[in-house]
Amino acid sequence: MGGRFVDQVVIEVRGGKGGDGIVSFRREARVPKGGPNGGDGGAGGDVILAVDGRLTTLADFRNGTIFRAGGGRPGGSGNRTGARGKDLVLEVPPGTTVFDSDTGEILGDLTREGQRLVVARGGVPGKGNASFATSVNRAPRKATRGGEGVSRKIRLELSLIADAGLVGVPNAGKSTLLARVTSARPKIANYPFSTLHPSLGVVRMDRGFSFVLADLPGLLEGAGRGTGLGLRFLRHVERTGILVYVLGMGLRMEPAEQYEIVRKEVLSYKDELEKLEEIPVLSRVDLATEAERRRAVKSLPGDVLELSAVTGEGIDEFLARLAAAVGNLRKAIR
Ligand SMILES: Nc1nc2c(ncn2[C@@H]2O[C@H](COP(=O)(O)OP(=O)(O)OP(=O)(O)O)[C@@H](O)[C@H]2O)c(=O)[nH]1
Ligand SMILES: [Mg+2]
Repeated sequence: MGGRFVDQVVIEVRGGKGGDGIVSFRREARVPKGGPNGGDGGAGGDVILAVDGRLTTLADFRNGTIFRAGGGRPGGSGNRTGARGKDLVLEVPPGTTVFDSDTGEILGDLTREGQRLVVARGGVPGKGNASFATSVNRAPRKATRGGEGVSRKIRLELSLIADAGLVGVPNAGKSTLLARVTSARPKIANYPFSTLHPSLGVVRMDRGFSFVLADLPGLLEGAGRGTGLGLRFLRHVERTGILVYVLGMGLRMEPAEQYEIVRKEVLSYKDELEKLEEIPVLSRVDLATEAERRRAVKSLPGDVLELSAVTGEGIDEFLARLAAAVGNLRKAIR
């Protein structure tokens, strides 16, 4: 994933051309002048966007690519209708909004697994001469061509919503944790505020389940009131459903104090953030003694997970707990 998230792309979509109708007459031994039997063409195929919940980026699309659905086949003699053109189905991640690139009109919001949107209809089928027979004109020589499919430029925009955000004071180990569980490569350093911009990573669990985790800049007192770097970041937190409180061992501040400060900053930014699910994590436990760990766990509310992003201790348990929380949240939203 490389941490790069293409979140906007413009492509061209073209419905297939309708198949032509044909001119044809019955030829039978004892019928001197057979009636018209030219069949209609087949409709052109549609270009369809379909949501695939396993996708998390639009990175597989290239700007300017033209996507064409299949053309309808021409009609046949004996009143045979031509085959319909093949639809072209393009898979997109949930959270994709589709715009007409020229008018800016929203064509649709693709959010649910399996949801589909036709973005370019195929052309109408041409009519064969059998369709033009009337009581006055029993042998029409007329047939029509299939219509052109719709052709348009569309813009796909993915608002990548992090399922969970990592919050904590500077140096708590948030970026190290993100790097441990995703292929994102955020900056990690032993000084405060090494993270200035959020990075996102995709956690891939088994059986195709994945979710997005955001590493947020460190929070300290005052950040929620716009003084610090955290505020910009809390805007991202707002859209996530779970906050992982990363509380580091071996820092000047005790984990319980870190929790108080960070929680206060989060809530002073927005009260509604109180509704988010909290997962408290005691990080950097390899730097502490057993006794220090026990004391820290006791001083914190809730079911505290202990982990080290450096040794890997507790990481599997952390991911299992986070994945379960994300799964529940997604079910609740649907
Ligand atoms: N021993 C040990 N060191 C860790 C662990 N996790 C992080 N560190 C170290 O702690 C320091 C800070 O780690 P970061 O991941 O950059 O911390 P952060 O929370 O992202 O910090 P900011 O971005 O400044 O808010 C780095 O020197 C890391 O190598 C851990 O589990 N064990
Ligand atoms: Mg960081």
